[in-house]
Amino acid sequence: MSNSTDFIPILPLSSISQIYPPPNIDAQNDRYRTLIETFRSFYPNRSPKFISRAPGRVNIIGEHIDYAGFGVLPMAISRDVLVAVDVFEDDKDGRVLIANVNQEKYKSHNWKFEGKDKIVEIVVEEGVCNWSNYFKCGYKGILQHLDTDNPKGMCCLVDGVVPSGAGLSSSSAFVCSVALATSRANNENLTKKQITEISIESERLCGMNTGGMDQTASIFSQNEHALYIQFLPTLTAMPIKLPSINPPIAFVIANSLVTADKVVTAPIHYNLRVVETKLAAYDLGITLFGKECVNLRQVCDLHSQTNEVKASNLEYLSEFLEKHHPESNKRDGYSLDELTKLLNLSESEIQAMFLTKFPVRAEKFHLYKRSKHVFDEALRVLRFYEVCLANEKNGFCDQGAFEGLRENGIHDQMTFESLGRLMNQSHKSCKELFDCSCEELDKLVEICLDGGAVGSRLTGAGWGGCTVSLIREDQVESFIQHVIANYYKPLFPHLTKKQLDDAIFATRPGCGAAIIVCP
Ligand code: NG1
Ligand code: MG
Repeated sequence: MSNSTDFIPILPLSSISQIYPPPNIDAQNDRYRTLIETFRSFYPNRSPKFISRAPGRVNIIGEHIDYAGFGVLPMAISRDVLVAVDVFEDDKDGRVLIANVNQEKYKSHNWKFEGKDKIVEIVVEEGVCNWSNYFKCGYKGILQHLDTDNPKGMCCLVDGVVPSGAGLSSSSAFVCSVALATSRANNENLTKKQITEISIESERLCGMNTGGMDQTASIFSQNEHALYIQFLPTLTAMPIKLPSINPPIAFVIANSLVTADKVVTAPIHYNLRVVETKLAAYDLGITLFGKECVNLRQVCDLHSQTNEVKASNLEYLSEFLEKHHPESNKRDGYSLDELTKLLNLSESEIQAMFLTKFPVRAEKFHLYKRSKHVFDEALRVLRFYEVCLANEKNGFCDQGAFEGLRENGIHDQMTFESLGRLMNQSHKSCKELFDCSCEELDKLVEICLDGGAVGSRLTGAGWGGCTVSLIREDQVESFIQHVIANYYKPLFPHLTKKQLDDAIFATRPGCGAAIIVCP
């Protein structure tokens, strides 16, 4: 397990091969060199002292349960956000200059430190979350933590290659990379855990009431390992090997190319889901234990009387929901008026407790469907983790602890299928209970399964963005060709080769955040 005192690795530029898996390294060397050269032409007479990097992630399983307090299982991808930084050593104003290598899309900005109480203003008008806001989130989070009166000024050049709006967490990769850059510029060596917690908290300044999966994955991931993240009773990140079976496991990410602008739709999608799970937790807490619970995890802990999540408790709670909610409310949800009766709270109490922190718009609140998804999905994460753990420990999943099975490949087949089944169930639940899929994602998942995926599901918040599919490694090429022929060619006939390579690609569990010191 990662230690809470672990620090972010600091590497010389000559060692970036430790970060990027082999076939990529030449391209990465070129990318870093170009970034440094561009920096020098952007900021004459200056050169970056260091580059911070933080990767995006793909969530293998455990969707929309991080903010309910349950464990999730993502892995970092090699696509990341780089922030090249030079520090103004004697600048009294704490000036910050930010620019992006993609200047057409992301305009340069600058500001001055506005004092300890304000630091910098972040204005997120409904519908608009400028890229500079994400920068300000990471920056502000660190300065608040440092509680300083005279932060270092800095000039920065950003190069991000995590596709945005794709559920691969470009936003968190950016916030984490900036948080790291800001702490390094101010000579602070914060632990991984501190950087993660600061990034989680500060990304919420952009208007989404997010969980902590993405930032944790970005900071703690290790090469060739998925990450089993638990948020309670305290944040822990456990690197776990995916089963090494024959033929090896591969994951392919395929972008539906439906962009999900989650900040814009947050009041009717993401933030509403957070509220629905919180309303469900409040209801269950009072009903079962006479206690006000803040999330579904707390309900589970009260039921198990421990702070460990066990399958039997999740199964009990999932089953309890069946008889607890009337059929009509299971199907149609609860109106605000119906909620007042269910929760025994007035409308204004419900408003104050659940609907003011982040804007939310809804006619109906689906307590049954959302909480059912959360308990079942939390159980699937446990199952997935158990299969990986059993394989890591003794090379066998529990059903296959039998030499003969391994010799004739039955064990490997079973492992594959049990992981795939969990991913498929996860997608079905996201689609039918959590309502966070969309037509294109469902179609893409279907095509992926037809093309040989053993499991396929939406990844990230949904409502667009990417799918992740579990494939036998020897089938990756034919799989990709199948998806191109059946999804991309008919729906997006004009994509270039480069756009296709960006839309669908195999990925390996990548390395977490790092600081690269420039010569
Ligand atoms: P994406 O879709 O990558 O933005 C979001 C949340 C996660 C998690 C997932 C759903 C942010 C920063 N991240 O991810 O915390 O709740 O949705 O599982 O908003
Ligand atoms: Mg995001």
